[in-house]
Amino acid sequence: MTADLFESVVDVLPSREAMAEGAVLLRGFARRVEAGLLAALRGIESQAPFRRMFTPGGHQMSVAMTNCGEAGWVTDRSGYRYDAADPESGRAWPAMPAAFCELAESAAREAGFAGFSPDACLINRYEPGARMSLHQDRDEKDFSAPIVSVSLGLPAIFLFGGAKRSDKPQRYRLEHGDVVVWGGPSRLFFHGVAPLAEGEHPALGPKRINLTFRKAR
Ligand code: MD6
Ligand code: FE
Repeated sequence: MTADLFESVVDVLPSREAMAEGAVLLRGFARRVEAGLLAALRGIESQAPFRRMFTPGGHQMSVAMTNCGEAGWVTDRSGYRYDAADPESGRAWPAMPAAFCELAESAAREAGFAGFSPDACLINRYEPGARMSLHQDRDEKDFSAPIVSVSLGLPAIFLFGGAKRSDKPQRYRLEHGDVVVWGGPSRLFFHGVAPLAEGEHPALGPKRINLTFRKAR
């Protein structure tokens, strides 16, 4: 009984794991605000639905995306960019909810990047089989700001490489409520997500949602 209680407490206690210089995994950091995040997400989705975008090479991504904040990340045949308007509707992206901003700012502070003020939040939705190939995040203007990445729903294997595409990635299992903060010397490291395994999450069903907060402009 006591051991069970201890284990369930350990399970929800935030902890910190260094991934590289400038990159830290804050396990469970978003758990305390998950209800607020999920409620805000439903509002965003109703204004700017998830859609599977096309890469400049003409491939449709397996991950569905939307955005909130002043700038949204988009890709189409003409390239990758940040745009103030949702190309599907022509309207501004939904505003960044306070619950999102506060979480991103506090996670960044916890990781040693005080004063992080994101203007963009890319929201990725993975269903079983969806993946993201190794890439760098380099469409932002200022690489001195970190990226804060929040995982919700089904677990995924996050591939975290190095400065060169050929650097062998380490594998991290990211679970519901885990936050990765990533900046400084590893800001431009290659990374990706392995194909999502089948599963059913109690709050989100057969899906993983990833929020990545950036200072884009
Ligand atoms: C994902 N994340 O976890 C994809 N990029 O669904 C990213 O591409 C990413 O998690 C930069 C920093 C953190 C990330
Ligand atoms: Fe990325």
